[in-house]
Amino acid sequence: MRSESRKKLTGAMGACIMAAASLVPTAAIAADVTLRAVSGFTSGSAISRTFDEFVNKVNSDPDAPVQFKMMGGPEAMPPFQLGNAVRTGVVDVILAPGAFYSSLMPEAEALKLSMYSPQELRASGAWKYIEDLWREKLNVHYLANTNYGNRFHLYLNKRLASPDLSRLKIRVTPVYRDFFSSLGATVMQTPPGEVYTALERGVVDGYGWPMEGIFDLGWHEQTKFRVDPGFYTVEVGVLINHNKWQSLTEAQRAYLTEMAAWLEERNSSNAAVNESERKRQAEAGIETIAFTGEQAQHWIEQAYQAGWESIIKQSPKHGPKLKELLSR
Ligand code: 173
Repeated sequence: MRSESRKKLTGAMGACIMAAASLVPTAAIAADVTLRAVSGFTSGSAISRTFDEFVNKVNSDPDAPVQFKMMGGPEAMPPFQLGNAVRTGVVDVILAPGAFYSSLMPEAEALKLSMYSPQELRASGAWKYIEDLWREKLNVHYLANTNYGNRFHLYLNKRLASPDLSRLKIRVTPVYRDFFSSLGATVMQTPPGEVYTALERGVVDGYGWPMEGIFDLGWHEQTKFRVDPGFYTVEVGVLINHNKWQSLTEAQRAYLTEMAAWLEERNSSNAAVNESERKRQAEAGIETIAFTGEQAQHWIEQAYQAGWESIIKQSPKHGPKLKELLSR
């Protein structure tokens, strides 16, 4: 008997039916759906923290009309292939930042530039534009936006006196590429799984990553400095194949939508986790290079300018509208 249907059975009646499990006709569990999910981040790691809570919540809910089956993380599928996998329905659900699939839709870089929380975007109606765009371009329903409010940072093994990266080689994904390049860096793209080796071999002088998560793969052993302030907002989405989404019943969709709101609420825990991560990095001997005043302002302004410029260039149709909806 399938585990998700077993969970739905409660009380004496459940026990009775359990005894006759093999006699339960398939039709009795037709409403139950298992969504096969692959994540861009190892389960139990920092970036995956609130998503893990969400999957556990749904999978341990005896009344849940859907279940998630975690098929694995980056070891199961290279992160930059997740977008294509969910687009074509090879998997039902992915957890991924726009950067992992922006080769398929350059507009996916826009959410990292959002000045509004997912809740604010939903309340203002701006989310409708996002939802339509992701469906049109990637054949997905954008279910939930995790990690909002976390910031990206530049981590280095060389000192830096000003926001000039011209003698540095930096590991990037599309999140950081335009910004670091615009400040003169030589950039090299790798998935997260290759960062440690690139640092160890001195192939790169640094890398972009959020405040949270550098301990997960041991990068603190190969990191001397973190540059402040952080920039953008981290955006990691839960995306579901649109055909799969449409095949669900109204009740299943409503349930997932309600759980997605719960997941987005969990973003309120990010600030505190970030503070403790900041301390942990200091304790691990990672020094802060803090730009202040005009340098800090230039750092941030350059980040947003380079980010929007690139999106608008690649998507003249949607870029300007996204900038209008997501900027303050
Ligand atoms: O790999 C990355 O640096 C990256 O693009 C990313 C995006 C969001 C969260 C963590 C990493």
